[in-house]
Amino acid sequence: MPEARTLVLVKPDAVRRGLVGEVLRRIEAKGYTLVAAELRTADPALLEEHYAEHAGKPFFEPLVTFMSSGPVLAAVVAGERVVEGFRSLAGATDPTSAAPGTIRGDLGRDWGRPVTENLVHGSDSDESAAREISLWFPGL
Ligand code: DAT
Ligand code: MG
Repeated sequence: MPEARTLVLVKPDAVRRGLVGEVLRRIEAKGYTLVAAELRTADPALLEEHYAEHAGKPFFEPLVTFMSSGPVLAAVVAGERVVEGFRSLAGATDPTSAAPGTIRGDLGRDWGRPVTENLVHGSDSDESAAREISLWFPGL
């Protein structure tokens, strides 16, 4: 079986705070391999597709607005069980309660803004990873 892959996004809050290197350092220190990476400001249309499972929820529009507010570092990361492994590195969705030692737990908090600015995205299953990688890196 080929090695697993996941889509990681270093979100605009993390890029603005200069945390791209710190996030990539943690991914590489864990032993995962970077197979593609690109800094870009995503179109709302791409983000609506990316977050389609959340369409209609109260946080959907603020989330898309936030995610298109500046560049993200989109990356494809490979390794055995990397989907689960990166979710573990990222920590819980809410950075206030994310465990210390995780990206969100160590580097994030609630800044009192209307959306959860929680630094990183990681695909939640192999199926999501395949879908998201084809959206962000068609042909990869
Ligand atoms: P995750 O990113 O941990 O997979 P998710 O898929 O449930 O979490 O939600 C996607 C993003 O949407 C999440 O990273 C931050 C935002 N979000 C989730 N729940 C939210 C809420 N209740 N209020 C505001 N933003 C939320
Ligand atoms: Mg999710």
